[in-house]
This record gives sequence, structure tokens and C-alpha cells, in this order.
Amino acid sequence: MHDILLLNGPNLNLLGQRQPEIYGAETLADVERACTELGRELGLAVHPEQSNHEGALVDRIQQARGAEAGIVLNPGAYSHTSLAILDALNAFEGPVIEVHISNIHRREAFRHHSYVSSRADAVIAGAGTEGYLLALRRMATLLG
Ligand code: DHK
Repeated sequence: MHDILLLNGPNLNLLGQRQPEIYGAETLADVERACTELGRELGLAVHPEQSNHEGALVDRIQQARGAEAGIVLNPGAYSHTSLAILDALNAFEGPVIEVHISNIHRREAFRHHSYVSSRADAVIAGAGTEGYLLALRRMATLLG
């Protein structure tokens, strides 16, 4: 079993309530449960975490060093602003997969650029919450 950090950033705790026409009807608990179950089938022990705070996300990414084999991350709005999260990911040795529930390229121009993408081994956007499951499948392939 590979340990995988599933990290969600700001406002993703409101999944299912927040703009469901963009982010869907599933709650974060639903997503985390589905990821944990699929992870088990794929040989991945998924550790879900969410924070609204940039520094807490940086701390958790640092804790993953030497402890978790890969990171699946939806940085939320910090995708578009956070050099600190990019730097933390650059200090992590394993694969990183970036997930956006919505297709950020079909939305406002300020969402088109993600700092995290320059570090990500794969980027999934616009697949809805299924994107997290696709990310885990790719993670399993990358980790062999
Ligand atoms: C989630 C957010 O909270 C936004 O700030 C991003 C991303 C898009 C998503 O699609 O999952 O711009």
C-alpha cells in the first residue's frame, strides 16, 4: 500500500452547498469516502485533509515529505496565487496531481493560470468530482 495525501484547499469544505452548478452536488465527505474506497482497490491508502489556510496547507505538504508517496491536491483559489504552496510542493519528492473540479480555462481569466501546474505531474480540470478518482488512477500508475 502506498500512502497518498488527498489535500483540498479553501472553500472545498463547502462542496455540495457552494455553487453546485459549478462544483456539483457531492459533499467533501462524499468525495473523500469515494477516494478512500477506490484507493483501497488500487493499493493506495488515502489520507484526506482540507484547510482554508495557506500556511496550514504548506505545513501539511511539508509533513508529507518522507511520509506519503504522492499528493493529490486541489489548492482551490490558492492555485492562482500561492508561490508558497508551489515551493512546498517543489520540496516534495513524489508525484503530485493537481485537480480542479471545474474547467478553470473556461472560466474567468484570473483562473487560467495555476502556479501549482509547473510542479504537477498531471493536471485534471473540468471532470467534476470524478477528477479526484481519475487522479488516483493516474497516481496508482505512476507509483506502479
Ligand atoms: C476550486 C476553487 O475554489 C476555485 O478557486 C478555483 C477550483 C477552481 C476547482 O475547480 O476545483 O478557481
